Amino acid sequence: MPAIVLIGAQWGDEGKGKATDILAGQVQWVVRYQGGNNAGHTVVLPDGQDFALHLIPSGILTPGMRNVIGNGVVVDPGVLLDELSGLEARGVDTSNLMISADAHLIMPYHVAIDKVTERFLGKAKIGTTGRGIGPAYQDKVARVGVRVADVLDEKILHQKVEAALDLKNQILVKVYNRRALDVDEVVDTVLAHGRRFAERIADTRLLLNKALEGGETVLLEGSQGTLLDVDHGTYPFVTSSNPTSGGAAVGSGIGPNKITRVIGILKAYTTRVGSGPFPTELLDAMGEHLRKAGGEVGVTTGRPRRCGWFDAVIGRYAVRVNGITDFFLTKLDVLSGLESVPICVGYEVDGKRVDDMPMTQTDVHHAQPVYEELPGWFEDLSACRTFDELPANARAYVQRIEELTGAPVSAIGVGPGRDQTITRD
Ligand code: 2SA
Ligand code: GDP
Ligand code: MG
Repeated sequence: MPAIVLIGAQWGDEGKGKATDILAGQVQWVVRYQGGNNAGHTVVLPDGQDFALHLIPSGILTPGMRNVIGNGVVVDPGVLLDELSGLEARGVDTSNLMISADAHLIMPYHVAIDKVTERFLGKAKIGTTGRGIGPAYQDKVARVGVRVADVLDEKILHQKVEAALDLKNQILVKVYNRRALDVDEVVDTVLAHGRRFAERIADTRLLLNKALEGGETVLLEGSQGTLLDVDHGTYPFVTSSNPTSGGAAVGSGIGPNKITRVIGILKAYTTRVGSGPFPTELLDAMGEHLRKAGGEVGVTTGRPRRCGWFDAVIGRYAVRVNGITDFFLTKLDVLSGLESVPICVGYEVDGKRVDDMPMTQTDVHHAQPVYEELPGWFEDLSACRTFDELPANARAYVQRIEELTGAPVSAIGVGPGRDQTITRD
């Protein structure tokens, strides 16, 4: 049986939490494969309760679902425990969450370095979430990281933290003029946290492969989005992991041949939070209108999101680099009430027309959108449940997105609720 990957097709916040929650009815496992508590995935349950998931897969809200934090994720132990207790306090059963022994830990020095580096960079900052994500992945790749399994072995943990702090404290104190961290204090805190989730630690790649062999279906829930991918995104204004579909195999330990469907979650307009190029960004009242109408505020940091028109260059790019089989187009309802809706069909870069993502960072910064105007619609879409119930202009908008991106739209979001979704055959 197959694995399904669900990824953000733009710069994140496309509605992956809602899409995961809807698909949870068809799968037995939900897996996070990259990122960490930088993510903010919103799920609104049928009774109106809304949840913001950061580190824990959105499948946790579906009773009976098996949930996995995969090896590709970076885990802040304190945040994990807080998120678990927050869910439990609201009556959510968290007993079905397992954590890969090979996932890396976000240590207090990672958070400290993330925050001071951003402050130091000033105007050149990435606009990170300040959760220690980049520094934790740096240590992983530099082979000096601390893994989840290390909380089960005090001696190893102590050795690793001591070695790490030898260098990190020099950076914190000498470069950034911050307080040095104490080895024993860090180790004791991590051990105390680790004791509280020790029974969840597992060889999750074995669990997932056995589940697939046994005919179960696994949903791999990406966080952030294609253009925040460290390889395929708008580098250096990216996150430090691979949110694209290729990252799903690496970050969970299943073979890529198990993946039979790649669902791209695509917002009907574009948003971005943090720094970096954004060709269709609207810095005027229209941008403010989209921000307000779409409730575009960071779920983790509360930062207002930058807003702009739909960009088909990005959509086409996402189809290619992820192998998207179909799109879940979200937030179409937010575009109601506009006389016309521009779609960016290509760019002009230094006087030259291009249809694909420019190759260099400079060209991406110089990209000027080329727009096509589509007639808008004024009807409230939130009660539409079939494609035919949508106004003709909204249908034409969806069809134009399919033509321009080259992938079919299999579902359309018309509100945050689980039922506010149109599925197409
Ligand atoms: P980091 O913290 O190292 O991953 O930041 C690097 C860049 O990645 C962006 N990033 C995100 N973009 C959109 N949504 C994210 N999750 C939160 C949300 C964001 C929030 O759901 O709203 O609350 O601000 C997310 N996580 C990371 C980040 O803005 C940097 O551009
Ligand atoms: P994620 O990070 O991709 O899971 O997305 P976020 O949760 O950060 O942001 C998406 C926001 O849009 C959340 O507040 C969702 O509840 C909301 N949302 C999702 N789908 C729709 C939709 O189709 N219409 C509207 N109006 N809101 C939606
Ligand atoms: Mg989000």
